[in-house]
Amino acid sequence: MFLDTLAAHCRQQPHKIALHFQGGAPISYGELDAASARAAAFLLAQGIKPGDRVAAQLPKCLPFITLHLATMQIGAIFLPLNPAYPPRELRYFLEDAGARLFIADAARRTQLEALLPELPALERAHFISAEENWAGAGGPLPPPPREPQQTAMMLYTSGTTSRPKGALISHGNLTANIRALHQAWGWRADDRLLHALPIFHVHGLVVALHGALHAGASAFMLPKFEAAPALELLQSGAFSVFMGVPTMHRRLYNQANGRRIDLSHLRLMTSGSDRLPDDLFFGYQRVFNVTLLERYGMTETGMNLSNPLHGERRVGSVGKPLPGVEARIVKPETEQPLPAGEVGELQIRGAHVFRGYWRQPEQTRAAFSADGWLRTGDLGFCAADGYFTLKGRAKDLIISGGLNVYPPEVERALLAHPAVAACAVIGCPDAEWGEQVVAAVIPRAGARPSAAALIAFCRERLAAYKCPRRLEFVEALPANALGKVQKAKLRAGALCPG
Ligand code: MCA
Repeated sequence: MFLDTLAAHCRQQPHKIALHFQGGAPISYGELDAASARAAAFLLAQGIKPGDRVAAQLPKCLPFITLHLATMQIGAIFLPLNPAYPPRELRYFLEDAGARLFIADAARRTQLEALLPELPALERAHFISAEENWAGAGGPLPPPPREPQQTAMMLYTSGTTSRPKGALISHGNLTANIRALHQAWGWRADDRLLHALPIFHVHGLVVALHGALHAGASAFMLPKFEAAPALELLQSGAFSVFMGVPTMHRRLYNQANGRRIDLSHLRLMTSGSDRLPDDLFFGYQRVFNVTLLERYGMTETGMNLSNPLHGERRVGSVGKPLPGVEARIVKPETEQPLPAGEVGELQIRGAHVFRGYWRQPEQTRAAFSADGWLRTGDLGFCAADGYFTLKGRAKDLIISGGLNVYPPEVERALLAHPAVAACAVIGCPDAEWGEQVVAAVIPRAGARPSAAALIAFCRERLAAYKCPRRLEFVEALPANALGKVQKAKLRAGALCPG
């Protein structure tokens, strides 16, 4: 299991640097192990038991990581939450998950404390700073979970019809996926990862951080991605691996401003969480002398498909199944496999695929085909030589800066405003963000809301990245005979110029 591999590194190379947070002291594997053990003792002292949900809404800092490792170590379920969630949204996650313990940023204590009495299942909240080292806690720890089916983490994803749902990721899922990535990407103990992603998602937490720790490698942790300093660090020669979303790669490319900067000393630069535009793929080759490795994953599975470390990295393609992963393209209506080159739904099977959604048996059943394949909701085809290319989405989803935004969630927030009669939220193409969230709103008769007021209303309810960047008032929305808004028509119309 992943935790056993990490424990072995901690024993065998206690003095090697595991993590180095920018502006802080380097943390060795031995220190990481000791701090995680103190965090585990803290959790036990709080009465946390296997299966309990421990929620964390923290900035990118060491205590987040030690808490994450400790929660998994004692068999409890770690629930990382985006610090951008406003209290209203946070309340939903804590309530739905039935979190027993909530660890949050001391800087937000006053704002969040008001929430706590509304959450009966929540027994304790604990506010900490980035310097928290769980001092004072001690005592014997139980052995780490042995059962691959045991849940390690819970990650919320949204849906087209439902409120966000918690995907249950087991220790076996994490282990299968990290082993596959280790093999496919040739992770090495002497790798040095420049870590610039948030750590409350699969990309930053599992693919990047677990990837480095599983290899016994070192990660330099930037609290936040900023193109200029990140590019300087990449140029310094100190790093061998970098992972980003296309928006980050676009900003790095723009930062170079046409100068040729050779980054080919990095042995691996990956792109994921959203489609890598062709011009950026070629731009990177020209400017940085690097061929980005594009891969495809999902919260429910971790990584599924990847271009190769050695061999052709095909522009526009997400590559082939990782070791141990099965992928197929089926006709959506019949779920029968389609021949090479034909577009259908991508489905996935393997030991890395999640167990289901928390307390959502219907949603869990709907996520899988009758013969047990995960329905990804992504459309694509497989070429005769096994490379997969994605061609759109069967579900109503926007990806902005590598973050998923579900239009129904934004529409629900807008509809809660008394001046909104109807609305539709779509993604319009955007060079920097991939897509930008745009809303078309029909006001109620006699109401004259301003776009700014509606966006502000939305931001009280949802994280800012989900809220419309642009909002236009319209008299009608294009609808089919059943009254369902035709979003393809909206996307093709004046709302999405260019
Ligand atoms: C920030 N803002 C955004 C986004 N991020 N708006 C739309 N989409 C976004 N993704 C807004 C903020 O609300 C704020 O708005 C303004 O931009 C500046 O905020 P700031 O925090 O400074 O933004 P940034 O640092 O420039 O962030 C851009 C970013 C970040 C670095 C690209 O979004 C990011 O780290 N994205 C990566 C997301 C990721 O890890 N995805 C993986 C999940 P205002 O000023 O108006 O308040 S998917 C996954 O894990 C799957 C499994 C996979 O395959 O990888």
